[in-house]
Amino acid sequence: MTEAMRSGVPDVSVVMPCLNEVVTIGGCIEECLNTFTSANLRGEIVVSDNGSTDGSLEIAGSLGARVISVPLRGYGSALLAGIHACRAEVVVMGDSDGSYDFSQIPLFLAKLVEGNDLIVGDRFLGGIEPGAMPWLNRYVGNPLLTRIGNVLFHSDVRDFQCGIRAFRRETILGLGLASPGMEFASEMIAKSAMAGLRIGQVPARLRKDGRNRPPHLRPWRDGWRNLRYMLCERMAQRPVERSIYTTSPPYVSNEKSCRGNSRR
Ligand SMILES: Nc1nc2c(ncn2[C@@H]2O[C@H](COP(=O)(O)OP(=O)(O)O)[C@@H](O)[C@H]2O)c(=O)[nH]1
Ligand SMILES: [Mg+2]
Repeated sequence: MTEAMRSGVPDVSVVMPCLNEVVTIGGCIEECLNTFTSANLRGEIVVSDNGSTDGSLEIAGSLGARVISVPLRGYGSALLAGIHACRAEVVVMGDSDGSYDFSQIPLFLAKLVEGNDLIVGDRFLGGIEPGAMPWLNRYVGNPLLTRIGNVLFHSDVRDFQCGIRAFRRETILGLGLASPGMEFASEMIAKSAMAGLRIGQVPARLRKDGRNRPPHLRPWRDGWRNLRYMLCERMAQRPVERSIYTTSPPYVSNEKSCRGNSRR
């Protein structure tokens, strides 16, 4: 038994941003729980929400996830508050739309143990299921943003926008991440590279999301926000920007109803 397990701190926290994912959130949580069991991990799941109204949160809570309500909207705001709320030293982040395969968590953890600080999934190597990524994103948007990011930040990451990642919580929070929207994905890699962190990569399988409505991501708007972030960050020539949050961003947790739900 590790020291962390003895003290009741989970080995790993999985944080999922969620905005109205009633069709898929349950499956994502169950996939994580099955992975915790098969890999003999004591894990917790933190669902970070911006006001879902479709019953996603009730499902998440009933399956033992810790749900936090984040007033500031956006993918980045939700993830940042979620990471703050995590109790484990090691965090895995992944979408709650069924597109990522949480049974791959042990691969990410193994790569962290090799001495890396941040592990980024690579969907191009891991395999993209037919219909899982629009043509424009797959052949133009993502490769272009990745290329630009690598040039600007002297990194060698193959998939800058991949949403499944693992990292050491304190190290990533120390970067002062502050982007509220989808550009959070670029900010995490850019600031990690500028801070000289060790970035590892693992192939990540991308499935077609299981929802019955369009994604929150809007390719042109969010592509531009990512590009604008990277250009501004580079032009500012700041190694590490201060976070808008001095301690942790505001959120409300359902912790009371889920206390003791860490699963091995
Ligand atoms: N809490 C929260 N989650 C969000 C928001 N926007 C997207 N998400 C979640 O972030 C994940 C990725 O969003 P998605 O629309 O699938 O983007 P894509 O996978 O990049 O096309 C999903 O789990 C969404 O539910 C938001 O504004 N707030
Ligand atoms: Mg998605």
